[in-house]
Amino acid sequence: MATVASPKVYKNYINGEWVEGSGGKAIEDRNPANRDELVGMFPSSTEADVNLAVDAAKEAFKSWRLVPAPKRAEILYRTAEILVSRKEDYARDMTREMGKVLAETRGDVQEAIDMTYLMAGEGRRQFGQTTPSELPNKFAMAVRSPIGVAALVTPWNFPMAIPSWKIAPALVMGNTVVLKPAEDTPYSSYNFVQVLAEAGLPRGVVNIVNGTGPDAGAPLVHHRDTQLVSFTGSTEVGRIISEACAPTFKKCHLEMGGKNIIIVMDDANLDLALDGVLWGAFGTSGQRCTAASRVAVQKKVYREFTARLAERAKALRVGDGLDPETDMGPTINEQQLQTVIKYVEIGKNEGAKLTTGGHRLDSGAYSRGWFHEPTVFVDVDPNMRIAQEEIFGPVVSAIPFDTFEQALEIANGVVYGLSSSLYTRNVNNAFRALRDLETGIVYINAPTIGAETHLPFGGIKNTGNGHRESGLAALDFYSEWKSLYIDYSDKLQRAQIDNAE
Ligand code: UN1
Repeated sequence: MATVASPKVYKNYINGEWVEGSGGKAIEDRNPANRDELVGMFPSSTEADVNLAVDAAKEAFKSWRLVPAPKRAEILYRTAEILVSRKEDYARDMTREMGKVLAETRGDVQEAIDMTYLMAGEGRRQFGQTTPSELPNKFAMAVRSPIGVAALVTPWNFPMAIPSWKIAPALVMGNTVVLKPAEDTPYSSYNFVQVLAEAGLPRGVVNIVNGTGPDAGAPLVHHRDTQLVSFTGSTEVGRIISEACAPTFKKCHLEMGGKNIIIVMDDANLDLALDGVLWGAFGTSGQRCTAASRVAVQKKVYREFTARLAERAKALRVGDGLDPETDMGPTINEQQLQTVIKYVEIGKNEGAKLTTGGHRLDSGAYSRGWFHEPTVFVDVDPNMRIAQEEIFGPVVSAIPFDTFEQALEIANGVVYGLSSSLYTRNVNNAFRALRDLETGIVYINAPTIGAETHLPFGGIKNTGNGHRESGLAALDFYSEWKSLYIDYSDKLQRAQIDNAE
């Protein structure tokens, strides 16, 4: 008789223990390349679980903030080292729950390793400022100070990297954390936090509450004892979170949508640009905030370039990310796939020309997953919805243009501002683009994806709310400046008054 292996049941992590969710309900973590495969069951938590986790983090903050930062950092170094030793296993786990190909999930784990090492280094830096006082016998300086409990809400597309972008700087600066990972990809967050625990993180410093946005994310963001909120996801949800933080002035970092462009000038190395567009548009099945979803091509090379793009896109092998032959994996779930299908319809109705793709893949083994063909629209007008709205799938819109100035106008003519790219051999245009493209990240002769962990990451306009993560910028979000004055004159010295002459 055939037996069905029972799925592995995972728990929340609260105050150093793996505990069941209080509601008794569970969420399935399924493989998007094969929905018959259940990766695990995770709690569908409620406000009661969130309260326990925030209480634990609040209590742990009392002592964690006093642990010397270099000692906090040692735990991060150990974490990074364990991650290095398990990189392959964690990449495979991630491909099973998220779908992207192994090369990319290895990159995701690597990004978590890079960020953890980077922030560990900040244990012995996080430099402040010392400055002369305006008064004699008085010392003045400003130091970075921890804030409290950080509520972190993370997306499914970078299920280990993005939690690490938030957790590592939060910890090294002395904050404690409650993480609500995306319900589609909780296993990679589980792996990351499991390693932090093994590396010796004291109880309560990081907690995980699994569940949906409305049931677990909302009470976490609203909780009176969470002082910091960091969210990566859609602009729509970002707006709700921003509003939830406003009444109590919570420090809130939002990383939201994008409509990133690659501009190809006729003087560019076209082979290089083609490789860049394919990687930027179809890497991670287009499911990156940084994905290239528009490609503007100068008219002289437009026909040739778009024809070659369609040919190359058509040749991409779509399949299970664990198969080394696969170039592009599935989309994350049925809902995301339906969004892609909807936008293909919108594009066709708007009069854009579909040159390859445009269909769900559902024959044979594809029928068990959420696959979509790599899709190229050409002759797209920059004002069409497919050229304005975030799709988050394997769809790229090609837009012809005449002059460099027009290309900049097209590039900047969207509500988002995360990433942009220019392919050219003209150094003057390259520098003008670096100055004039209205995005938080600009690439020259490289696609819109591929940010490194030690530079600020984030966008302007409807992509962000003025904060950055990664690099030194992350320290600014996860700490407050505290200015300190020490008067050793033994008398009252009045600033702005006693220094008058
Ligand atoms: C995201 O798309 O949400 O620059 C993050 C990149 C990656 C990070 C992407 N390093 O594409």
